[in-house]
Amino acid sequence: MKKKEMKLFYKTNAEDSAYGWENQSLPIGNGFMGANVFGIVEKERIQITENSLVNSYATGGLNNFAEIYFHFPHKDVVEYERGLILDTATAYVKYNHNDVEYRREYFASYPDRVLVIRFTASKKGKLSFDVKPHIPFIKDYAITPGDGGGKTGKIQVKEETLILKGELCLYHVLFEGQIKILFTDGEIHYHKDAISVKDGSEAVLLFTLGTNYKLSPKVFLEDDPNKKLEYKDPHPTVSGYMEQASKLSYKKLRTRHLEDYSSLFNRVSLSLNGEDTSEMPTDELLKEYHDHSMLYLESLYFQYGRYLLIASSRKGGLPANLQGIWNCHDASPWGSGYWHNINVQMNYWPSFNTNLIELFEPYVEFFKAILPKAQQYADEYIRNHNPENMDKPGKNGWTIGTASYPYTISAPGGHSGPGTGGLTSQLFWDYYDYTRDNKILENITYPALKGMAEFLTKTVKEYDGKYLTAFSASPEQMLNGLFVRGGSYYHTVGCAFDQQMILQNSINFLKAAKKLGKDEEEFAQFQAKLIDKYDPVQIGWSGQIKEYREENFYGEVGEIHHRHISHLIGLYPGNIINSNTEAWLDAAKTTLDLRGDESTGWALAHRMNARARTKEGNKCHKLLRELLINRTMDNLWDTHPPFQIDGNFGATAAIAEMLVQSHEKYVHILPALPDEWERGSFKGLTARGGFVIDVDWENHKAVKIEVYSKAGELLNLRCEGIGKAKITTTNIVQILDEDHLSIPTRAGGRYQFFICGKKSYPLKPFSISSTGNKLFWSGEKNIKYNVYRAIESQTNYTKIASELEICEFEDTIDFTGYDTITYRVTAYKNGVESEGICLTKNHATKLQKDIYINQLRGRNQI
Ligand code: FUC
Repeated sequence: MKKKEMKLFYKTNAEDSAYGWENQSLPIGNGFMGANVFGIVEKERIQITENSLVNSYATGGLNNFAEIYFHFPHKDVVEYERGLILDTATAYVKYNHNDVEYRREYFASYPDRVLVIRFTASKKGKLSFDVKPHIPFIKDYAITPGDGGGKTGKIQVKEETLILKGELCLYHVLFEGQIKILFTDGEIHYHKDAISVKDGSEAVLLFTLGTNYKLSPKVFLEDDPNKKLEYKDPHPTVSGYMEQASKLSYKKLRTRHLEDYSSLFNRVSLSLNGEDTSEMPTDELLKEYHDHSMLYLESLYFQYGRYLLIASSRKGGLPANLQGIWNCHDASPWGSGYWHNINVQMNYWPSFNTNLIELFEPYVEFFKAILPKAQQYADEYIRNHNPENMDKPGKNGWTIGTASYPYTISAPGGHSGPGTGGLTSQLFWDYYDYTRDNKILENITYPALKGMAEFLTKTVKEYDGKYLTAFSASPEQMLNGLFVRGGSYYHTVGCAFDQQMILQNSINFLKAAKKLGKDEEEFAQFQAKLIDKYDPVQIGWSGQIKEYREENFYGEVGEIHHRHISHLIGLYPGNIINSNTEAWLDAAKTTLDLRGDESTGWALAHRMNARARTKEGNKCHKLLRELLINRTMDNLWDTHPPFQIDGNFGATAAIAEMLVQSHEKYVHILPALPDEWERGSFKGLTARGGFVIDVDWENHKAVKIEVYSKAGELLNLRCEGIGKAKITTTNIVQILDEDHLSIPTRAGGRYQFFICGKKSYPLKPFSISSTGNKLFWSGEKNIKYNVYRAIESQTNYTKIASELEICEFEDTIDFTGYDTITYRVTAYKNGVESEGICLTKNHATKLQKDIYINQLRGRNQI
């Protein structure tokens, strides 16, 4: 049976307005340009974006490249539908007018660098239309008169081609777009700035574009906006693209597009409870989803995230920005920048675990281009903040602040601490870890990690034997959560964000050094000596991971429901908080509970990834529901608000993270499966070590796993019941325990595991409390309990009671000497242990508690 197409579709057109663009229009793209299709019958609108057409942030950032309008003499149509087919990356519109079936088709080809548009009518002579492009926002100033901005533009027909040409003045970005009719059986009329086609039945049009932008270190090092780019007319290059594409037939263009696109998109499939299709238009599906989970929408949303990354990030183009490669505005939100205090990194998380590794390359190229400037910033930063650690210029590593664009980057400061660049060096570590490609390790990963280590270790000062970052800031948190314009960002010493980032980078750096045999070098030895001094996780009086060292109860400093969860960066995207640091992992769960599940789009996506890592499948799914219900528009774009694409990408990565994890020393199958995903299958998700994983599951348990090994690494596989699996391999398998085995693989080898049997877990205890040294909890009948204890910020628990038959326990420890003690109680039956319930004890007096509660009330935070 032919597989049903995965598509977004609608029975009405997108509104011709900024609202319609953002909420309803459908995005296509090829990494060089983005296009939004409105599907309007009489006056079709295709809005075009190109990511180098940028002003400074103050003058608006990314600018709208062009609007292409198609006028059709059609009114009162029936059987209207528009949509976007994910399997072929094709947007379409279809309707019937006076018994003629009309169809429009749009795709953006990466191999041929053109937007291909095809219109057909089911009867001869019935297709007539005009094409009239428009260059928006032409004016002699940009946002503020006299600010040096401004835009010129002209449209004319030359040599049977519609040419749109102009300049975005601030950086002298010269732009050109060309529209050409590749084929029609109708009559063509060329006008001054428009083309008409009359009485045909088919027409194929091509659109291509270019600017004089060239990604290079010079663009970032040069401060003079007039000198960033060479003043070189893009006309010959753009004409070259058009000429090449025009040599091909529509059929050939389509085949080449499909070959390219499917080689990426088809690598992964996902099916949840067999809900693989829906007859319901996407906007209705989204509404219906409010009442109950429609799992097809969840897998559609997942695949849409992969689709959007393929459309917005291809080798040779700029990376995907805050809005991917789509913008209709004069002044785009946050200038459509590359925001480095999590957003741009989030864009690339799915390139690793959803089998789209090559889509990360534009960011690698961007990084190479910004590096010399980032090195200058590191020199300046250390000179200003930590002069005692200043090395020779060029020897202080590299650093980057939050905002950056294709023309400028910023230094850290303001609302985000120096750890910000660590989010990028983590990407580079993952880039290697997923591929295990030594060239990547040597040329990209190692130098990036080393430079970040050089910088970060200079930002610390010694305080009582600990090495703490000074100054330090947890991204975008404000003192007591009160935003005061002009800046009241909270600056401190050694906040969790910076401490976790520095440790995470050092760990990754030392692993990279070891792989390359450089771990004996002086610098690696120096890093190794510091590694125990960063104190990355401190447990507070509420059992939370403290965001700030000076906080006792959760949220004493900063906004308690802040969208950023920067103190959990070591949980995700890092891995220093993991299942081998059980007490920290529990504290991370508590922190997520306290931070709350309501937030902006991308922030929900980060929470989802974090909940996947704490293995809380149901809580993760609840966040996915929140994202789809409250932060997703009809075109399935994520909204902050406004539209920000990082939420799409972050959630796509998180869905994969619910199904496969590999940040510890093994590949973990179905680590955070929610109850609602009772059965299903996926193919092609990727794991660290160069593995590609397919899984079928039933009744919440994996029944079949197939692993393809790309790099020939040792496979450590964790999955419930895998120890007794039937394995189709002649290799030596080492069973480590009933849920864990290890097997050497060869590059190109495939390994299958068939699992049967199901463990039944006792119910986790509930309602834990304490009086003095006594703990009390509730639980099921005829069950035993284990009790564990972690003192202050210990990574792990010590078991202090086993197989208790009653629901209470008295500890003998003298609590007076400790700041906090966390207890964990689990239920235990037939050798199987449940999840734990935790309680953290502290010394707070009633007065201290009251002050804390009043403080939160005063700040309207409870
Ligand atoms: C980060 C976030 C904001 C916004 C901006 C683009 O700074 O804190 O919420 O998403 O990026």
